[in-house]
Amino acid sequence: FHVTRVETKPYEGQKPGTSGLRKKVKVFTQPHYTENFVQSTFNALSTDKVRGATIVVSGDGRYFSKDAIQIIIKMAAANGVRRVWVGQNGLLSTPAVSAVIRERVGHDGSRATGAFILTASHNPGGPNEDFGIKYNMENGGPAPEAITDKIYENTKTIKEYFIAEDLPHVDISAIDVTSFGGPEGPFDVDVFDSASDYVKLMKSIFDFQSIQKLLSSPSFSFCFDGLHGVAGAYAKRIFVEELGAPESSLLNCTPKEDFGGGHPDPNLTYAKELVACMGLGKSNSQDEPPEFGAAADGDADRNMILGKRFFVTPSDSVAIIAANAVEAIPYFSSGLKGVARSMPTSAALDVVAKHLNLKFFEVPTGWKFFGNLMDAGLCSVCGEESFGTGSDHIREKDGIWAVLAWLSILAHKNKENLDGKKLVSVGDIVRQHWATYGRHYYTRYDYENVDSGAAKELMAYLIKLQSSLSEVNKIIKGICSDVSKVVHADEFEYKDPVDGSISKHQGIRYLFEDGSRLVFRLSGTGSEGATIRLYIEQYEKDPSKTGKDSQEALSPLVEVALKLSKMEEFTGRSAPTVIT
Ligand code: VG1
Ligand code: CO
Repeated sequence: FHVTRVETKPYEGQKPGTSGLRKKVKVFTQPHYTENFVQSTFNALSTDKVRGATIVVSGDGRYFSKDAIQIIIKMAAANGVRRVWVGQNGLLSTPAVSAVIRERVGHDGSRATGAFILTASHNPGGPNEDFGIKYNMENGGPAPEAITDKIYENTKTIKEYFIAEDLPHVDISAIDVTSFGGPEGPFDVDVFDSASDYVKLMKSIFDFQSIQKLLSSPSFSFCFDGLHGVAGAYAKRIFVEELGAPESSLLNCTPKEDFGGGHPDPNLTYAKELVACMGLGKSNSQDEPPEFGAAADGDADRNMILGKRFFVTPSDSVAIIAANAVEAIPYFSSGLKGVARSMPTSAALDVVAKHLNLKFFEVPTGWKFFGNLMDAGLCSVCGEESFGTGSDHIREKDGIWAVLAWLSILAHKNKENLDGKKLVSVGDIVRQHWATYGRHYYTRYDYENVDSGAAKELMAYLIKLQSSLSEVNKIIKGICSDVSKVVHADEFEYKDPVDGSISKHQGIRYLFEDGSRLVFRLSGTGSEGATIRLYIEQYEKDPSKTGKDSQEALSPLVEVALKLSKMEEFTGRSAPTVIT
């Protein structure tokens, strides 16, 4: 093949957000748009991570992935990359990409130094929906801000990109290595099985035998919803082939380019089928729901955990995993190095860390901040309120891992019960946890696609308000006398304890005397307008008061949040788009 230099001009707005660049497909398919971003990424990396290097390209299989893969292969060849690794059919979950970077050794002994992950995660897919590109580094984690800032700077000045236009279309549907000759020597495209490296890693972490016993017990039943995302490919291999769950326990586990027209977001709003199957929501099905249910998002890094008629909040989930990991999961048997959560995630994990005397970290939203802690050996288990849970086995959150972690805890707690005794249920485990550690009532209100100007004004207003706490407390008193008072308010700022880098403007916090919190943030993953996220949390230590409905328990605080922020006045919205 030959290298062609193509002249181009910058596009505005190619700034990677919380997790890569996410835009409508129609934006990505503009002439040179995708190429500009890919070249800007190559130019942001050190030469040794490009020339002669091995990089991974794959994703959740959403619409435009197959075209983007061919473009990136051609540009990689032209930029002097030695090998491109592609999951069969271009499919690799985000956690599997992380595992492949860290674990896979090529047939010639090569190892990958980075990856283009093609996904917009939980955002819908299809010709009129979202596409995304994210770059991950040698440790398997998302590029840190220093790199994403550089990528963005490059997109603003780009004049040219390089592409091997005459490189033939590579068949990515069959497992095979194809070699090409270029001006600098050979270039290989290695198409490999999407699941095997990941499955091997999971088997080294969990006790598959004990999970298999649980799944095959007649008293246990299980249901997993892949929401038509890439998780299905892994669910089949792991839950059915390895662990013996019946095929019928899988819902929507064939990956589709448009996720069946749905929103591949594992929460109570979008995972409708699973929610109904688990006896939650408005369904009045007569069938007895399964003991355990779970779902993952489009790229399979998020998870939702459900019990029979029971919802586990993600903030509780990570706390419960941390509290039980050492006993229930072989990978952690020698202890946890530390735990971490994102700032808006509830303090349930903090309480566990305190009880177990574990190192604890609070980082900004987005997985990239956990990676440094893990690389430095400071953190084993971490999570976010946004249905993200994971550990230092890779450098991404991991939906299937979270499901296996819960199955391990259930298997451990029910070791003696599998021959017909009453099972300890998901609900029992959570209630027991609240009894020991107290409960953090928690909810999140999302206002999607709000006018960007209005969203900024609301945030600016809240920051200004923070300058006088007495004024804030006066307003709150006028709204509701039932809530405690604000004792501290700020804009969250994080100093990375490993590299000392500082991340500013990471969300506005109002901290109350009784441990309650209100957090306001603007989303960094949307593709249109602005999304305001409002996080509401209240701590209850008294075991006699931990059984309330959470929306009910939080309603005074919600009222305060909405009125204090003048939400309706600024946004014109009388209700959020989604409540989780
Ligand atoms: C959201 C979540 C954040 C998560 C990010 C990526 O970001 O709040 O916790 O890490 O999505 O998740 P934001 O900036 O929109 O609030 V995924 O599964 O979409 O890659
Ligand atoms: Co995701």
